[in-house]
Amino acid sequence: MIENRALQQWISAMVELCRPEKVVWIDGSEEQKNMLEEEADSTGEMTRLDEEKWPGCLYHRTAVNDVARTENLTYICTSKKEDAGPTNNWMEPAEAYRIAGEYFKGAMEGRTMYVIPFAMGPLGSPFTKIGIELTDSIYVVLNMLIMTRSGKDVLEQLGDSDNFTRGLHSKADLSLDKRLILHFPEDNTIWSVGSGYGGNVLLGKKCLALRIASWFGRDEGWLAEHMLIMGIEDPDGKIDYIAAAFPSACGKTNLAMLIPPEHLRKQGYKIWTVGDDIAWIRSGEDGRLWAVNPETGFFGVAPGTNAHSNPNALATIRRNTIFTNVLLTDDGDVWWEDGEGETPAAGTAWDGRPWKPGLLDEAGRPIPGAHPNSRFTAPVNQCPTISPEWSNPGGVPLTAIVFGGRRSRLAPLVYETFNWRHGVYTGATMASELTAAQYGRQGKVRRDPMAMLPFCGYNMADYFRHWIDFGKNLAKPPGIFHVNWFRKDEGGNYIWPGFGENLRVLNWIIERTRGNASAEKTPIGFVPAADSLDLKGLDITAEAVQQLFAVDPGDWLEELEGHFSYFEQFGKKLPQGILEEYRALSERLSAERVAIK
Ligand code: GTP
Ligand code: SPV
Ligand code: MN
Repeated sequence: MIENRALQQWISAMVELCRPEKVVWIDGSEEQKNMLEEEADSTGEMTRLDEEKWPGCLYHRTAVNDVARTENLTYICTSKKEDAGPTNNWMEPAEAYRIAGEYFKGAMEGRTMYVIPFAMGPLGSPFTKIGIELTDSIYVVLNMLIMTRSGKDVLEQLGDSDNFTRGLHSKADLSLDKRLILHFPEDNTIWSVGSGYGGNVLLGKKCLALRIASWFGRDEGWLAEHMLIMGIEDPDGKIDYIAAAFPSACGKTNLAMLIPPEHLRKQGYKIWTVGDDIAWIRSGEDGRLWAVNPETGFFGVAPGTNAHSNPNALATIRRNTIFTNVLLTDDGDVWWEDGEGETPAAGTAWDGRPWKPGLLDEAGRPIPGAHPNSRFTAPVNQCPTISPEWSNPGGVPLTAIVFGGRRSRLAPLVYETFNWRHGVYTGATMASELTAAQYGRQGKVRRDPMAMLPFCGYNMADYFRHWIDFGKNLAKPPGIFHVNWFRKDEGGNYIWPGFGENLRVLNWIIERTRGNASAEKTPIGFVPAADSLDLKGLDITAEAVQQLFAVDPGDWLEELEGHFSYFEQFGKKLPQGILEEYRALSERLSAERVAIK
């Protein structure tokens, strides 16, 4: 079928290692996809949902020990440990190949090896990277068909080039102690074994489009980021694009698809979704930044998705969608906590056990039917607000970059950083409370620079330096902002209503970049001046607004100690620019505290 020697040699070697019964090439055709769906449905690997309610939709449950990315089993394998840096797990490449090679040995016996040629980014775009994933999972194939451009067009584009990412995946026996997600940026190779879950196995996503791509981005002068991309159209029809980095399960999908509150809708504001998870960013000849969404699908969190929080997501997932680890009913329906429709009287929970409403665990807490990290996989072009520019090979120009996390305390609803380098510092010191998308104690605050802690494929200190340098030559750098939708009051309730109302904050951000919105200077940046954030029609007290924007220098000085101890691990590699920002912030905060006293 193809004349690519590098590709053929590599596949032969992997076949010899994994010993599949047969090899099937994924061509991207509808017929082949239907056949695979049939097969998955007949073997029970997946379940076809009710055709009337959920046309073209399938259901899948992963193993109970395999419901989120496993960051502790994820490695960057570089010749020098220093290149992976202190925030990544590291293994020496030869050792990593040897250990995982044992797990892959014969792992596909009696199974089919699927060859998925895929592209991240529009075919023919300067942004685009090609990968080949070999996998023994139909579930992976069907997800990759939604999430990436895959099939024979990609092979044509690749031609006889050996410039492609070599991805090898096997579920093997799904055991946790033989699970490894390995990245070899020096070889442009990814090996993933022992998992069947999302970000561990859809190798185009976190593995290629973030970890491997960030490595290339450093060498080639661009950025691969864990960011949504969206356009905000104002009543004059002008569209501003922003990219926003929030850690996993902190609101990227929701923000990218938001529905404007009524008064803004009436004024003519519109949202255009470009991407919900990953942005590849380059500087353009016009001195602006241009961003592309390299994916073609959404792999979104199901629980909490409902007609109030995200009607666009609901519309997107009505057909041709794969549901993973939600609740399944006998009549081919799916359901999740805080979703739509009535709670079913009975069903099968994410862990395969019978479920009904009202079940409690030993501690008396409700047992959920859907796993908190259960997901939908849906094609981007089914989203009602999909931007006409979403697959523009040149990308969209960025007005602003937004960082954010889940902070019950401390961080105000929104603030603007003073300049690019202060913005980089603010991204570098981002922190967020853990969610169900990570293993670990939920709610615990951890530093997650630019939401890239689990995804930066090289030394984080070099990443900070790359960011600082990247901004130096920009004639028109975007503004850099920080948001926090998750601040809570003493009673533990969110102060800000969030979701669609977040557009009010985005509008302030855009008006700031246009020089139209007024602000108050604080030590950490500019917060909206009284009355400059549109609060019309919101049921929120003046006291709550004050709480939302409070910047307490004492609390922030304490936070600053956290910055310092975080930075210590990078030793001499920490860029001077970061240290200078740290000192400047420290001085501003101390001066403010003295002034208050
Ligand atoms: P990944 O796909 O893991 O990268 O996550 P994500 O960043 O796309 O997060 P997503 O939009 O799926 O949101 C995750 C959770 O945050 C859901 O439970 C949402 O209901 C909740 N959430 C999103 N936006 C808001 C908001 O503005 N306010 C509040 N309180 N919760 C929100
Ligand atoms: C995330 O955890 O940030 C996700 C889901 O987007 S996964 O693809 O599994 O990484
Ligand atoms: Mn994500």
